[in-house]
Amino acid sequence: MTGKPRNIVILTGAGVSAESGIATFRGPDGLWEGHRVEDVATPDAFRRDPDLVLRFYDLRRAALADVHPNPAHEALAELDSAWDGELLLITQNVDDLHDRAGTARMVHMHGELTRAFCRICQERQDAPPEMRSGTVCASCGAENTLRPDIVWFGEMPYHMARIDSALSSADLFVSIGTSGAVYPAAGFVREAAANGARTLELNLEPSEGTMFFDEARHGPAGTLVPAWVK
Ligand code: BV8
Repeated sequence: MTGKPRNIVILTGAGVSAESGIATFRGPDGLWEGHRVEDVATPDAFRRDPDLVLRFYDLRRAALADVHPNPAHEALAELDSAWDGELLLITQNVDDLHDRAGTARMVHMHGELTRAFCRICQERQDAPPEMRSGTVCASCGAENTLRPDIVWFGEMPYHMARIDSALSSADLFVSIGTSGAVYPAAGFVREAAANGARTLELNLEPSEGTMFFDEARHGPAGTLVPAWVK
């Protein structure tokens, strides 16, 4: 990695997990049973058809058992453990591949497939393998009150105070495998640049926000990220 940044902020999206076999949202394989993610990942969809939404997450949670971190996840975990400056990896992804690769300094801004929370006592807890066949809250014992611990469209993303603080002091912002279609994540590059950070996009193709980056490299994350980290 050229230059000598001190404080690095990394944003990842579905493209970083694509080579692990997890479908992205807006690519050719981007629909789930004919639904756009915007139509299923909403509180209204959950109210209207909880079984459809719970099945969407049950199937994706079950699929985690068959996928593994790829060289992009591994390289980012190595950077996290070796970097002596500040570093925060912000992932939009709800899979656990960054966690399994060993990245420590990270936040899941859109929540996690492996977690749930109780709509009665609000306690967060591990998600049971299959939520659509009934749940019991591990904290208050209520039945069928768990929902996926996922940030749906129209809901406030998690960890925004920590994210804003990291963006205010970043001198390097790197976006990896995201289309730049979803806010507030898609606005982070402008926030970092306004605070004086250099900005780099690593993506298969130009994202919707590619014009906001100082530099963009296009190709698969499994190749680009290890080369950048070196
Ligand atoms: C908020 C969890 C405010 C779900 C997700 C109208 C009503 C309400 C809100 C809005 C509205 N209009 C706009 C909004 C804001 C909305 C939004 O941005 N909508 C978009 C669609 C316009 N945002 C929100 O609602 C957010 N909340 O605004 O709250 C608020 C304020 C106060 C109080 C309360 C609320 C919440 C957004 C979070 C939604 N949840 N995920 C789930 O995962 O099931 S978002 C969803 O999209 C995923 O998390 C995903 O990560 C994310 C972004 O997509 P990407 O990761 O970028 O994936 P994508 O497929 O799009 O792109 C992949 C990229 O990888 C591509 O560029 C591809 O080229 C590249 N690629 C592919 N293969 C590779 C690769 N790159 C490298 N290597 C490869 N091999």
